[in-house]
Amino acid sequence: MRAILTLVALAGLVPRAIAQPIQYAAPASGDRWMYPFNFSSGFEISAPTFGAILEPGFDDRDSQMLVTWETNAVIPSGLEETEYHIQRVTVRATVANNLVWRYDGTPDPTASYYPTTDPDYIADTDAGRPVELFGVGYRNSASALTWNEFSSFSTGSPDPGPAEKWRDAFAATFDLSGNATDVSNQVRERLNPAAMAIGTTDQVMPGSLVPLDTTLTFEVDLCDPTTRAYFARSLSTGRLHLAITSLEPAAGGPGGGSGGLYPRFYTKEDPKTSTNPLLRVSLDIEVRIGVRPDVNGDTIVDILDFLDFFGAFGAGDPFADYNSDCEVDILDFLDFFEDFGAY
Ligand SMILES: [Ca+2]
Ligand SMILES: [Ca+2]
Ligand SMILES: [Ca+2]
Ligand SMILES: [Ca+2]
Repeated sequence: MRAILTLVALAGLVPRAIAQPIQYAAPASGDRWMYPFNFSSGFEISAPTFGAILEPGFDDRDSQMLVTWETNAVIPSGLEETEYHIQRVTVRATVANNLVWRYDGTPDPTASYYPTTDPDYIADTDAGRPVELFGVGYRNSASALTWNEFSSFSTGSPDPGPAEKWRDAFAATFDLSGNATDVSNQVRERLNPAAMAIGTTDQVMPGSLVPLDTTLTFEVDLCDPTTRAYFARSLSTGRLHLAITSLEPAAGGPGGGSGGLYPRFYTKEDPKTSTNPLLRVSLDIEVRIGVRPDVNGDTIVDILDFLDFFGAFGAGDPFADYNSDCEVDILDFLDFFEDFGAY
């Protein structure tokens, strides 16, 4: 301890050059309109997102967009999940239809999708429905390792479908162990899942119609430990799948809506995305890898980590949020000190 404090007091210590955190930025390697009546899986030039709210035989989140990144090209896979420290995740998707649906950049309660005759119904207080980002869960024979944009919609029964809870890959929330809850039927199941992020833009006024080529930005809420765990798990696997989805009804329903008046996003198959790659769904991740007290990510736990942590802690910098609960407080200091002392 004395040695550490002596070293802390030394001026002029220069941190060594590091390649961390790792910055990963890439368009989706796969993008898929996940819909039971889609017969050219993976090849569509855009992906609509809409709901079939409370319609028997269909999921509430009937039409979803699923996107994939092979992250192991840049971020080493195969490490322990505890060795991935997710610092920032941003997803962008660009709108492929013009002025037919209204922008809502904030959550709507599930009860606002109930029939107006339902005793628990509450009105939607802001026009439009949010576009939401979720993780992806699997059923039947599918898994994060095997599923891709060209996979079957369902390998389960009934065959042929469609049916509720029939799709092999679906928008989901997770617990810390990675157990998925399918949120595709959140209205009929009266769930209130929190999305990882909601798509936002400062180019459109809330409630206004969204122009063609508007980019929605999804800043992932990493204060939720289950979300951090989802990304850590995905990076360890080497593949990341995400679901972009909206409950904007395709037709009728308590939220209004009619044919085609729902968000639609470009896929990489649209020729426009060849000349303008920015139209593709894209991902930015900032992640540090390594054992926890190696906060500067140079693969060694030493005095430099202590200095970095100590400096950030003193400044209240989020870098010192060692236990990842989005607060910098004494618990971070105690946790760090315990782990650091074990090396
Ligand atoms: Ca595709
Ligand atoms: Ca709304
Ligand atoms: Ca270090
Ligand atoms: Ca903390």
